[in-house]
Amino acid sequence: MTVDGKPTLGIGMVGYAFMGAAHSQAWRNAPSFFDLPLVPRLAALGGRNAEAAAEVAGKFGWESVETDWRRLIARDDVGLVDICTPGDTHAAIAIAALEAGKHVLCEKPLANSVAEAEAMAEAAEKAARTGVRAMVGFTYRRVPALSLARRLIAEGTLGQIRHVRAQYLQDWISDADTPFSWRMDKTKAGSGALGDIGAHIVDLTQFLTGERITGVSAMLETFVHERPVPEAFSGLSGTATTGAERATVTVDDAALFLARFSGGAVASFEATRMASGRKNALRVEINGTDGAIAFDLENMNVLHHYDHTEAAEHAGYKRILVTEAGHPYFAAWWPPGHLIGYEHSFTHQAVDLLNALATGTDPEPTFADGLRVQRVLAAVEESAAGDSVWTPVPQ
Ligand code: SOE
Repeated sequence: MTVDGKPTLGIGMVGYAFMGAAHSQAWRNAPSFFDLPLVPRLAALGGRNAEAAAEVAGKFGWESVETDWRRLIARDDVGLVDICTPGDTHAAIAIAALEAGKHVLCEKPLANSVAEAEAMAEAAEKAARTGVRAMVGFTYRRVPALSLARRLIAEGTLGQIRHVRAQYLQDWISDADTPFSWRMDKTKAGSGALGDIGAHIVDLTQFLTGERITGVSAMLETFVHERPVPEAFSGLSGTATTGAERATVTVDDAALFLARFSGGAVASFEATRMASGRKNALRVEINGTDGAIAFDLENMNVLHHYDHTEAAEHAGYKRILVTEAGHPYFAAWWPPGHLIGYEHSFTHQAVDLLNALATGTDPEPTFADGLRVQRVLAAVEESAAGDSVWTPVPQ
C-alpha cells in the first residue's frame, strides 16, 4: 500500500491510556509535519475491553480493534507493534512480535526485571540480523533543548564532565488519599518512582554524557503504605482484590541515589512523585571543566549554557530559546519563539524510528540501552535493600 507514492507501515498499538494517547497523536502528526520515507497507518488498537478500546480507537483514528495482542501481532497489515501497556507485559509482547518479524517500539522502562530485559535485548539482537528493529521509548532524548545539550556535550563544549545532577520531581500522589493504581503495584510496574520517572533521568544522563553509570549508593522510601481502591478498579494483581477498600502500595514513592559515571564524574539522582509543588520537573545540570548546561522540563523550550572559558567579568549562564530552525527537529514546526510541548517529543520519536526503519539502521535507544537502564534500576534496589551499600552496575 502507498500514500502519495510512499510505502506505508501498519502500526498495531497495544494499550491506550496515557502513553497510548501520546503515541496515537505522534503516529498521526508525524507525516503531516515531517517528510517521511514511510507513512504510518494506524491499523489496529489492542485492548482487552472491546467497547472501551473501540471508543478510544474512534477518538484517535485507529482503523480497527483487537482484544488479544497475539491476534494483533499476527495481522498481515501490522508491521510494527507499539507497546504502551504496564511493564509486566512488555517482555511477552515484544519477544513474540520480534519473533513474528514485526518491528517493536516499547514504552519505558523496558521491563520489570533485568532477566526480562536481557531476554528482550537478546530477541532484539537476533531480530536485527533479519532487518527487524526494536526501540525503547525514552522520549526525553528528543526534546529539542536536550538534543541540543547532547550535541554541545558531544562536541566537547563542556570539557571533562565532573558533576551530573538529575531530578525528576512530580507530586501527583502526595495526598495519602490519592487512589491506588497499577503504578503502585510492584507486580505490574516493577517499581515506583524509580522505574516510572527515575528511569528517564538514568537514560537521559547516560545519553547526554555519552558515559555509563558504573555504581550506585541508594535509598528508597515509601511514605504512604495503603491507598483507597477506586470503585471501578480492575487492574490489581495479587496485592488486593477488586471490591477491597484499601490496597497495599508495594513500590517506592521516592528514590535517591549517588552514582559514578565511567568518565569519572560523580552524580546525584532524585526521583519522587511526592515533591509537593513540582508537577513534572525533570531537571538536569551537568558541570564540566569548560562549562555547564542546565535544563528543567517545566520550561522545556529553554536550555541554559554556561561557558567557563569566557572572561569571569562577563561570563554567566546564557538562556537559549531552543526554537530556531537550526535547532534539532524545529525546522518542521513553527517560526522561532513559537513554543512546542510535551507531546512533540513523541512525534520526534516516531519520525526517528520511521527514518531508521527506512534506512535499515538500529533506532536509538535500543533494547540494549533499555537493558543498561534496567541494570542501574536493579543496582539501586539492591543498594537500598542493603543500607545504601555501594553497588556496582554490571556493564
Ligand atoms: C512516559 O514516558 C512517562 O514516563 C510516564 O510513564 C510517567 O508517568 C510520566 O510522568 C513521564 O512520562
